[in-house]
Amino acid sequence: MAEYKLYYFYVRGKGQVIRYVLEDNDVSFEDIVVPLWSEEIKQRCLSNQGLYSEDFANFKPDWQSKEWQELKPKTTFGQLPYLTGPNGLEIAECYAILRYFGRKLNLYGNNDIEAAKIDMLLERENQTITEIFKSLFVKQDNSARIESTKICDTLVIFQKLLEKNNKGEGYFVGDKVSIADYAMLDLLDACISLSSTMLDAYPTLKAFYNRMASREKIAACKATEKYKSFYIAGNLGLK
Ligand SMILES: N[C@@H](CCC(=O)N[C@@H](CS)C(=O)NCC(=O)O)C(=O)O
Repeated sequence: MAEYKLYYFYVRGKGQVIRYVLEDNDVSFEDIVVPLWSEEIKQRCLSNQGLYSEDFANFKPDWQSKEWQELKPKTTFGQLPYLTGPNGLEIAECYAILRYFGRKLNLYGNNDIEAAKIDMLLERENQTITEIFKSLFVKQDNSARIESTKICDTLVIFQKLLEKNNKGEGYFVGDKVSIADYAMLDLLDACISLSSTMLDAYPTLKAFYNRMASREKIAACKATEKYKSFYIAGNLGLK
């Protein structure tokens, strides 16, 4: 029986970074993919119509799947991701789960300074990917999303920070992979969803992305039909 259960929806959203960490570090876990929407709403999301901020004014609980309506009140904050584990462990909030595994799996740097740098990157990465998610709820094309989130300015800074460590040839912090690297991989996945050529302007970041994405277990995860079926977020059909 798996040691942990990770509950998240059929999207990458705020769950994929945790899936990456667990897959890449051989953690025994059950990846419980919870349907978010009723079939009708799901089809609407995946069609060109999408589901945008203004649509939520008419939100009805039965838009959500029966499974999610049942599970929601049992989770800590009524949202996913949500993790359960040994000795009654229950953790909600993506970055709390990420940091838990960071400490447990030695993915949190070699000392306090490295840990602080990892925290710094996680904070800004979270802010950035959250802006991207918010932009998906606005009816606009992807170039307007790239413009409005100022993602390109942030990528310039992330690339400079990467280049300051080991000439950008390794990881973001120190000499071994950390939770910041998995978070960056997930962010860069989101950037590529907005524009397949987006990383071309940032060669060091692009090389980092390719190194992370081609780690054996990450590549295997990305090659599964399950992963390939995931959208960037639950409100529209954008992979
Ligand atoms: N601050 C939370 C946000 C979690 C969150 O927004 N979860 C969304 C999916 S990404 C959710 O559960 N939506 C369904 C709902 O609220 O009923 C985190 O970072 O984990």
